Order: sequence, then structure tokens, then C-alpha cells
Amino acid sequence: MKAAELLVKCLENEGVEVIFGIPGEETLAINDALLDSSIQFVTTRHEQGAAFMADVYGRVTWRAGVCLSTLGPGATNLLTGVADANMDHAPLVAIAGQADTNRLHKESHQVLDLQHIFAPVTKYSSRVLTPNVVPEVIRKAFKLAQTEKTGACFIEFPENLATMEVDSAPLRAQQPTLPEPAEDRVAAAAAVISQARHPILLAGNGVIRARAWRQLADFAHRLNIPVANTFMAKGVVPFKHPMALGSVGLQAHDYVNTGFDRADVIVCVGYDLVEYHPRLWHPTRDRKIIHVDTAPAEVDSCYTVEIGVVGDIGHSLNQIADRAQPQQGHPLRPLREALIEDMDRHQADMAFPLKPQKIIWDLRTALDKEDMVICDVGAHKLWMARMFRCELPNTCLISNGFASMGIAVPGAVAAKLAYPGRRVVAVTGDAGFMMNSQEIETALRLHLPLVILIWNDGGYGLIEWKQMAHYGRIAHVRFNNPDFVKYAEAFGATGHRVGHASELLPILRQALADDGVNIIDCPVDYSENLKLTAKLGETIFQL
Ligand SMILES: Cc1ncc(C[n+]2csc(CCOP(=O)(O)OP(=O)(O)O)c2C)c(N)n1
Repeated sequence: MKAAELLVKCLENEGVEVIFGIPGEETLAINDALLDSSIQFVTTRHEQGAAFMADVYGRVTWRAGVCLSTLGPGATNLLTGVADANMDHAPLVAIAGQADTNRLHKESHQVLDLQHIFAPVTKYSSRVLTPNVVPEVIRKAFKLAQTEKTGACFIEFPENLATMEVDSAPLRAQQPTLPEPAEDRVAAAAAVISQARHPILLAGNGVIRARAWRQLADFAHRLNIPVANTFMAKGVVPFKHPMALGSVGLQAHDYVNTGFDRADVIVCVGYDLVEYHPRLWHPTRDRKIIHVDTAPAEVDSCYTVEIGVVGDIGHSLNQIADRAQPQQGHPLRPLREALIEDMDRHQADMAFPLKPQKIIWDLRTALDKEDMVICDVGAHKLWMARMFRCELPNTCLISNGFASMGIAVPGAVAAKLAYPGRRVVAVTGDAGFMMNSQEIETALRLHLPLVILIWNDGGYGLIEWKQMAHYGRIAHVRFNNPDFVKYAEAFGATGHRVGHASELLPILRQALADDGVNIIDCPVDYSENLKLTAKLGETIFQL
């Protein structure tokens, strides 16, 4: 067998069902071997699209998403999506072709040292130097990508090795189980929680990765502790749950932040610092932090841990809940009620261009609770994070570690491929849309029905928001858009333009019922941004 065939066998052995990528000269043998494999190869229109697809596929399937590119420029195009996956702890394995090993030591056409380029944005970056190591390299990449904290791994595969004969076989695919939390840590955490006057829970994306959302909701319910979630943990507690406080990570003094001000004990569960910097919710550095996670806490001057409970998150929560005394009352209920009032206020608002709150209201109304939204990065993300109610995890995916624009359209392709039975919407700004809109063709070719909802403000809205808040004038953020309806039609998709606030909901319903790709151009009124800033605090800290 050739090494490229062995590589494909190893990928099959890891349970890989789909690879996203673009074939290249240096991956000829791999792409040819894939023809005889059960693995589906999804040809994308940009390697960045392929990497974002693998990133989101990993988030929603809990298995490493896989992407493939050629050497040099193909591989550097993968980089942003790989970095996004790694910083957001999405399991991903990226494979790139490489030149013949006989020309790697010198200046040579398209040759870059990919192993070193990818090292800072992965957990493991490796170059295959002999065909015999293929099973070990693949097993190690998948093991690390899929073991907490999950993330990205990279493999560089020189073309001359790919065609060498090899006599080897895949290694058994197995994942380590997480340890049980230490009993004394559980007891100490339970004691601190029992003695707390106003404890609050901060749930992060690690709860989703650990599939521990039921245990989290049960913990909050049994101990009567309110829960705020990061953007990347939307849905970990159903919003209808009376203890749910909504998403944090928006502005200096948003409602939930006020809740943090009052808390004396903050129980952080599956929370990573990249999701929401602790200086934003713990500037006073004087509260007791209980850290419940799969790994010890990152060091930060605003995140000094009182008690760390490290191990399987679901088990840790159950064991603490068994020992702790429940709280009385729900002092933060008015905060929840104020948030709900805010969410409900604009449901019948007929202003045009549409207010962000109205767009979100109509989107939530049109979607079922299992349907999935992949959100891009920009002002729309901050509104979606704050106002879009989720009842289930992974139903509103937000990249908030690396926070890269351009994830929504390719991400939606991957989500639909993983969950054909659920409706999928990409929510994106006009700028983020244009960064990876070429993947509309991929969705159409794969017959994946999608809705792309563009919040059209003719500019880099979030940056304009910050510029206005800081300097009172805008700089270099305005641009012209193509006619998005004609743009959609040029691909063979369906385009819609919202011309009145009353049109959005019927257009959304029509688009969601269609079996093609539907692109909705929805004008948005971002003057609401500064009103929100005035209300919730002057600085937007996180993009
Ligand atoms: C790849 C990338 N480039 C730049 C940024 C910085 N950035 C964050 S939001 C934003 C503007 C986004 O504009 P748009 O997609 O139209 O969304 P809007 O803010 O208007 O809702 C920029 C430039 C980023 N996060 N990612």
C-alpha cells in the first residue's frame, strides 16, 4: 500500500466521514486514495472556507473536523480557520501537502516551513518524515485534537512520501476518560457554596464540550443559583429556566455584570478566559472563585481561584450539588426580568431600516428550538449574543475566542452537512459575508438548503460603533455592496431584499421552507448601538 492510502485508512479508522478542502499538486496521491474511501471529500472554493467548515463540524459533532490543502499558499489560507478552532477549543485536524523532501532544505517553489508556521496555532504540529510513522502521527493528532482542552492539530505530508510503499496499519482509536474530581476539593467547593450569600454561576463552552449541560441545569436548579453563560455557551441552560440570566461578554455594565457585582462567590464551570476576560466581570478581584473544569485554571490577576475542582465536569457538578446547601430566594430575578422586557420590546417595531432587536425577534419566531444559527463576527454578533434566546446548546454558534469574521457562511455549510434534519441560518454582517460568500457555490453543489441573513449597514458596523464611542467620528469603515439579490441569483441561489419591517418574518419563513440557498438582504439600523452603549456602559471590550 502507498503511504497516502495508509493515511486515508488511518482517517477512516478515526471515524472521519468528511474532509473539507481543495486538491493540489502536492496532494494528488491523497485525493486519489480518497476516491476509494468511505470518506466524503467536500471541495470548497477557498481553503479558509474549508478550515472554518472543519472548525464548525468539530464543534457540532464533538469529533475532529478535517481539512486538507496543498502546500504553501493553500496551507496559509487554512491558517485563520485553524487558529479559530484552536483558540475556541474546537477539535480539528488540518492536513497539508508539502514539497518533495529533496527540496525542503532550500529556497524552492511554494515551500514554506508549515510545521513551524502552524505550531503557534495548534496543540500539535508535525511533519511526516517517513511513511511508517503515518499511523502514529494520525493517532496522535486525533487524540490531542479530541482530548480536553480540545483544539487544532496540523500534519504536513510531503508528496514523495505519499507515493512510497509501506506495510503498516492504523492504530486503535481510543480516547482517554477524564479523572474523577478529588473528594476534598468537592467538599471544599460545596462548603463555600453553602456559606455564600449571593453565589452566581458562569458557564463556558467547556460545558458544551463536556456535554454536561443537563448536570449544569440540574446543579443550578437544585442549589437555586442563577447562571450566566458566555457567548460560546449559549443554550447550556435553557433560557426558559428561571435561573438563566442570559449571555455575558458584551459591555462594561450589562445586566448580568451587575449580577456579578453583587455576587460573593462565582462558580466558573467549563469557562475559558478567552471567552470573556475576567477583568470585565471581576475587576475588584475580591470574590471567591470556584473553578470547575477539566483542567487547572489559567493564571490571571483577576482570576485567582479559591477552590479548583478538576475532572469530569458533569461528575464534579453532581458531586458538589449532592453536598452543598441550596440558596434561598433569587435576588437576581429582576435582572432576568429586565432582560426579557428588553428582548420583547421591539417585536412589533416597524422602523426601517430594521432595529437589531426586531431582526432577532423575527428570526427567533421563525426558527424551532433545535434549528441552528451560525453567527459571524461584528455588531450583529453582540446583539445576537445578548438577545437571541436559546433553549438548547449548539443552536447559536459564536466564535468568541479568536472571533474571526467570515466563519458564518462556511460554518453553516458544515452544520447543515452534520445535521441535515435541522434548519440552518448564517447570520452575518455585510463585510463578513463578502469574506467567504464563495462557499454559496459549495452549498448549492452539495444540495444543502441554507438561509443567509445579511445585516446590511454598508460598513464595518462594530468598528464604526467603537470609533463613534471613542472619537465621535468614523474612519475608513464605509464601503459599497453588490446588489445581494442579483449576487445570489448569479450563483443560482434565491435572493430577497427586505423593503419594510413587516416583510422580514414572511421572507424568513419562505426561505426556511425552501430547499435551496436563500440570501436575505436586511437593512439594519445601527443607531441602536450607541443607545445600547449609553445604557450599558461606554466601552465594548470584546469584538
Ligand atoms: C478576519 C477579521 N478581520 C477583522 C476583524 C475585526 N472586526 C471585528 S468586527 C468587524 C466589522 C464587521 O463588519 P460586518 O461583517 O459588516 O458586521 P457588523 O459589525 O456591521 O454587524 C471587524 C473589521 C475580525 N474580527 N476578523
